[in-house]
Amino acid sequence: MISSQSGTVREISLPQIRDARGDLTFVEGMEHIPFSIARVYYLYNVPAEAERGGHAHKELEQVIFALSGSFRIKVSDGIDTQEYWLRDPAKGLYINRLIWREMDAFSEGAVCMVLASHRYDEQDYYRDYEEFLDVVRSKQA
Ligand code: T46
Repeated sequence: MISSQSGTVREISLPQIRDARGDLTFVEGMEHIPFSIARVYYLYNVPAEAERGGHAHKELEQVIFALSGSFRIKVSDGIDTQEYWLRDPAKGLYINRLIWREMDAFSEGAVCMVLASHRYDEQDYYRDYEEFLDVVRSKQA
């Protein structure tokens, strides 16, 4: 099982204020999210058969939300793998650095919003799984 005690991967619940007009959820940096938010991006118009992710990050921490619809995200620390279904806009998945992630099964109209600790940097990616495994094994040795 991927460590949740160390915060490697864990679910984050945001406040949800409900009244007759609908629901309101808010995010405050450092309060609900364990890092200062440097970037927000979102995925939408994702075809049902699309697979996204397929990489890990060297430094980046992220929290991933399904603002609408649902999708599956598989995470791995190189040893253990876990699967999550995101479908509640008030519940996100925190993913620390050095976690491989793959996303698929996007529902019609799904919107994935990501809060990220750093600005976009292609040099921060491990896009080759064998290279990722070499790195995590060398850290465990
Ligand atoms: C992740 C999952 C959930 C940018 O120019 N700026 C950005 O902020 C991002 C995220 C991407 N890009 C460019 C880089 C590629 O040319 O957009 C293109 C598609 O990116 P990528 O193939 O990395 O997209 P996903 O959906 O596979 O992965 C993204 C994030 O990259 C990744 O960190 O965890 O969403």
